[in-house]
Amino acid sequence: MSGTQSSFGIPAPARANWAHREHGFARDFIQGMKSAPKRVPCKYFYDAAGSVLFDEICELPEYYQTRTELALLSAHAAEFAAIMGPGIELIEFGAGALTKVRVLLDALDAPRTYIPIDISGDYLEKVCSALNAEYPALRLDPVVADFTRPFVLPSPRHDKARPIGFFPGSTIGNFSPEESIAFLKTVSGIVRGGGLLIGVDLVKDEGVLHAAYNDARGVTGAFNKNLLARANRELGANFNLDLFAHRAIFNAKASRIEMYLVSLDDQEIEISGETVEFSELEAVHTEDSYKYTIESFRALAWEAGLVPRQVWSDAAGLFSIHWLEAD
Ligand code: AVI
Repeated sequence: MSGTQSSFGIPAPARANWAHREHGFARDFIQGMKSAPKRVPCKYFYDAAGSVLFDEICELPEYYQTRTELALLSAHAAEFAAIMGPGIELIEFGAGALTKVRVLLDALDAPRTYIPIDISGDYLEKVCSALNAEYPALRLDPVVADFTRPFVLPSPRHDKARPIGFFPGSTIGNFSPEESIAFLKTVSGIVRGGGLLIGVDLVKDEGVLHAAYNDARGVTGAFNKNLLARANRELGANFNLDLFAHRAIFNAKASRIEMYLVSLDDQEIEISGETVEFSELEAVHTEDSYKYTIESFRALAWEAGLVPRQVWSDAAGLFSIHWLEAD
């Protein structure tokens, strides 16, 4: 059986609900700790403990993104449905808990197929069987894949169904602009003749951004430090979490939040038989979260060959949802 092969040469982004063990963790973590400056890919936040912490972040009063996007999805669901048309094939990149897609499915006119793509097979199976019971007329074709790497979509896909991509949560913000363009180019090939509905976090008052990534309860700090806790659990490392501090700053020039783990002392850490040295105040770069203006994101979409059409945003200008057409 042949399928539609899609190839991305970019690192996996952060995803909610990706409770899985990454086979490359040991290799990438040790390599990142030995590079200068030290850096660990943000996808490794999302083991089971990290996914629980991320779900907590989404509920925080300071973290406006999740509730603002959900409110926008609910408020404009009928418009999305009208734009997408009847009998569509809906493809979600990094489907997670399938919470946001339900808002769309409830509004759509007889959607034909739903293809959720997620890296966690067990999790996908569980959430899909619940969805199947709720939407018995919808054909479900789950794909277990890291959607930022080469993967195969079910084949044959429905010739007459208009393909529509769905990528909520501003996960695109965890890609660099170059990675975003590469990803959007691939998506545009997959949804040719249809389009992509995508959630994008916006540039805003620095105080609001700072609070969202430095919450009063310290959940984001715990989420960041979970990388070290995960290395202790899985790689037998001996990080003392109290000897590292969470740091999140807004880099205005690059228009992104940068997260770091800062060593509070000179120290040597053992990781899987390797010794890694830290000097006092040395930082490990753990995440970038890019913030766009509506115009800068539309320009990015153009560069990727997608045609930016409608945009929805809340009154405070916190978050945006874009409809990008793929001709
Ligand atoms: C998943 N991603 C869009 C989140 C973000 O805001 O960049 C991950 C996150 N990092 C810290 N808080 C939330």
